[in-house]
Amino acid sequence: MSDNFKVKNMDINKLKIAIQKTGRLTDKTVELLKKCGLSFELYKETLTVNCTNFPLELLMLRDDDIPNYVGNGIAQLGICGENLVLEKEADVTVLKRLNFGHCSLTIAVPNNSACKEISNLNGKKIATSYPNILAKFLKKENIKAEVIKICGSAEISPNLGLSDAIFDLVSTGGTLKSNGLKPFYTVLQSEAVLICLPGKENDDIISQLLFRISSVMKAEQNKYVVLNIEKENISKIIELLPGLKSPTVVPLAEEGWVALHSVIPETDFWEKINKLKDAGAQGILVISAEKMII
Ligand code: PRT
Ligand code: ZN
Repeated sequence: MSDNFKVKNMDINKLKIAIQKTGRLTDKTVELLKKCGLSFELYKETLTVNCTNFPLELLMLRDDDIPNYVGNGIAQLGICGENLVLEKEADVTVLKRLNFGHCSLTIAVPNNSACKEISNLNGKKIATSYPNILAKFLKKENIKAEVIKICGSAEISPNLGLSDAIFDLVSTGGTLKSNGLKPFYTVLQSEAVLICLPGKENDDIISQLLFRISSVMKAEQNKYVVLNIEKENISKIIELLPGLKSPTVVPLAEEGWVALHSVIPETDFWEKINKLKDAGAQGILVISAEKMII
């Protein structure tokens, strides 16, 4: 059966979410949807995948196509890099930043380049597969540079004499380094985003999915903590634990001691744990929360 045939036969009444078929965002996207309680099975060649316990169908696409599939209403939802949403200039609403697929769109130059400031890009050739974002940036900065459109592997173009600089996605910077390039100017930071067809933001199913995604992400950003403390130290500890509303306090069998349950943000986790120990907390148990409905 051809891929086209499968796409034509998808259930046109179900909401559709376009996600990357194979690539950097695929595993994290699938993991997120599964953590949201969606049940589905992926097969290598399948382009559409049904959720068996939620009215949603997955469309497995190249990431470049996702913004336009959503902008044109073929899918009502999509998950892709913000870099592509901006480059394709698709008419979509960003519902949520998803905290994975982090990278930057950066202008890079050869290690021996004399470029010191952005104005030095005047008259230069810059190779990129992100010509729209680059053109807008150059216009804003009033720089007259030649944009050379290429489809991937921008890093090799200065070595081949095709350009003086490149404008590409960078995460670790390893690829730039191995091609004798250095980051020169970061134009934007990107991460995976959940996008939606404008006008569908308040759709019941979309709101339910967004609620689930937010709960999963909140849980990932927090740790559930249980600790023992002498009653007389409770107020010191409570000050350190803003928690949800207020921490749960449970008496222990040992007179004068209580167990306290609360939530600590992942961001300042170790700092908070040290402060709790200093304030007399003992037997600190840290548990990963699966979902946080608040
Ligand atoms: O086949 P399909 O078109 O779907 O996939 P693709 O090969 O075009 O995209 P893919 O899977 O590489 O990337 C998908 C999305 O991941 C991108 O649109 C970004 O939103 C995000 N992302 C995050 C990245 C990177 N980090 C990244 N480092 N996408 C690409 N890269 C490339 C970059 O272009 C460069 O070639 O990785 C290289 C640099 O990596 P470092 O770590 O050496 O800096
Ligand atoms: Zn792509």
